[in-house]
Amino acid sequence: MIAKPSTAAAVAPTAQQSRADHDRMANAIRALAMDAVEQAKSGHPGLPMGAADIATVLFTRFLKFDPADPAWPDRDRFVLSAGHGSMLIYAALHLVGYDAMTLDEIKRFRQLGSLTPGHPENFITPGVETTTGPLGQGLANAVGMALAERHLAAVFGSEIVDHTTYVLASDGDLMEGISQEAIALAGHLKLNKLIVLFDDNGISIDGPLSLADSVDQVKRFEACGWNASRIDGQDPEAIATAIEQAKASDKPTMIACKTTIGYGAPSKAGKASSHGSPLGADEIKGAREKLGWSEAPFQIPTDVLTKWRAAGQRAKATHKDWDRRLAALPADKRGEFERRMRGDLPGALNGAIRALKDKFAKEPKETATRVASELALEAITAAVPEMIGGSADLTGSNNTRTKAMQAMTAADYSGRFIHYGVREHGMAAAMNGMALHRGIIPYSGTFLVFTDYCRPSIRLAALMGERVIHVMTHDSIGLGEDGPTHQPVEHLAALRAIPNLNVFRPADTVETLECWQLALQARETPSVLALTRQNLPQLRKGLDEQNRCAAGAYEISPAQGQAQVSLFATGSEVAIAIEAQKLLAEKGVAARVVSVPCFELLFAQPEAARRAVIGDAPKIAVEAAVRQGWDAIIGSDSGFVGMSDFGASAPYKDLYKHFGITAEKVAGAALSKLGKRP
Ligand SMILES: Cc1ncc(C[n+]2csc(CCOP(=O)(O)OP(=O)(O)O)c2C)c(N)n1
Repeated sequence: MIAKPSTAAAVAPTAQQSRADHDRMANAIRALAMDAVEQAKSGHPGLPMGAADIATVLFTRFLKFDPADPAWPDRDRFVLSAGHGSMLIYAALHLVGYDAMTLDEIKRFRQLGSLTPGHPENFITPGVETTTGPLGQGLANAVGMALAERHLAAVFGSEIVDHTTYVLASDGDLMEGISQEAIALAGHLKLNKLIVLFDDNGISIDGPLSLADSVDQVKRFEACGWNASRIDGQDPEAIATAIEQAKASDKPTMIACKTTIGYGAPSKAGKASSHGSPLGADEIKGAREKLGWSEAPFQIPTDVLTKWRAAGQRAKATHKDWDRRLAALPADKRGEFERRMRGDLPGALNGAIRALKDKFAKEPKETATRVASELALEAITAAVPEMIGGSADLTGSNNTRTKAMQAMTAADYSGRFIHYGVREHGMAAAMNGMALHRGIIPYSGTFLVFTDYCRPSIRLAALMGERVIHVMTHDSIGLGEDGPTHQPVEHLAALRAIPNLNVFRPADTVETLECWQLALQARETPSVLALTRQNLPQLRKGLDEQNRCAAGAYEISPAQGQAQVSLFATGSEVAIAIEAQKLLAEKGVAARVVSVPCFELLFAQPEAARRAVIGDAPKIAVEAAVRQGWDAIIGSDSGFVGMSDFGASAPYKDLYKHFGITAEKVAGAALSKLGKRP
């Protein structure tokens, strides 16, 4: 079936180039890739040389972009999922005229501080949409970008949001498991503006693909609800025709482009030897002869550069038309679109949070923090329309879907809740893609133990500095009967080890609300909210306008008099620490309790503030998890009450007793630290 033609926002494809012109333009990519890799003495020339025809057709005839405005919201997105082929995108960006991508930057390929790092990094290089290198991630990010496009088009109209997401994916991308999650979701949601160009060169690092893989990718994509075809990936007209057909489709499209890795290299073309090392002077000389490219290294002939630069200007008029359409929108709609694209939070948010805090103060709730999170989301998502929620098939357990939220479906992309299916990795990567697209703040859920299934994407969100929020419930042995397979033990420590990731473990309803506020305010930091399955008392009573979690740690229950011991805890164990404080008081020992909802925010405090909250008294920490990481707060000589092994299957109260995570144990640890008999 053929979809409706897209609106005027699309750029009409440029007329066919002569084959000779095309070849010279593609050879410019090949030459820059060979030369830059040779100069750096490292890198991957094979992919850019093989896929140069695909990139030339895409960038000069289809891709809608404006080098003068790399962040133009309605640009097409191009994702080089096979990030090792980075010279392909650097060469293309230089040739089409992105100012920042000078020839000098190409000459500094893979050098410190250059715009041409080994693998593309979106936060370094204008024109790079996402950070790729870990295979499969880019493809899955692109699904999120395509989702974001469909949703924002449904909200703001296709005159403002109407663009295509293109991916160049390699054999490695398609062998990775994440690709299955991504393509299944894209096919299910009929993301017809997603076009994957598969660099079907049959070669990976170890040699021919036949060593390890015999999947029929066309059949595989078709089975997932895509259009899929096979073409000659060195034939520009075949590439152009396939892209034209893809643009008219009502399904996502995969085009398997048969290419020769290292195309043009006399002895290494078609071989793994061209994949990931410099070709060498003789091979490059031979390639220049074979390709008819007589220029010196890094030299692009004027006629070729002129054609490329002209291609870079193709969308100028389209961009101007789009500017006019945006300007003609009613002021409130335009303002809302621009606000979302900037990533500013709406003014209504703080009021909504304040009102709910007020309510919690008046009617304290004994509830699980996952339920507290749902209550927070009821208020927050009503105030922040750019929040798109979801869950990896644990909606009722993660409490991420509020009553007002409609599901996003292929029939209605305006919905704000995504049923990701049992696809944690694909979900986390799609969330990254949505955040990178701009205009959306994605949040989603699964069990904390399954952060292991999302970790590569969470790590990339942290590296890229993207605001994505992971609601991770069932955060300890407190989940009970499901047992050790489901009980996270080392996960908090493992997540805290990722730089630029805020790991929140709130202790009650009020802290949960405050942590949500902090997660939303962290524009360049992803967050994990670790939440309980089991009910917890509300510890914060009375209205406290200050967001106390913002300091990362604070005294939640002061000592009666001079503190003789400090008890540190997070989440569900804060209530246990407060119980221990009472037991200690009965023994005449004054203890203070410090809640530590976020290590990272604590470590970001000025030294004096950090010292003040940590204090000088002897220290005990309690957390139903491994000790790793805690020594930075309590020191290696302090007491720790927690887990040192996997959990077990039993009702959670029995487990807390069995593993000794109780007020009595905490009080006992404090007394022995003070040299007193428990
Ligand atoms: C998740 C992940 N695993 C392993 C690698 C290391 N690696 C880089 S490229 C590659 C495979 C190369 O084959 P292909 O994807 O077909 O690329 P081509 O040889 O065509 O350039 C591997 C294993 C990686 N980048 N990411």
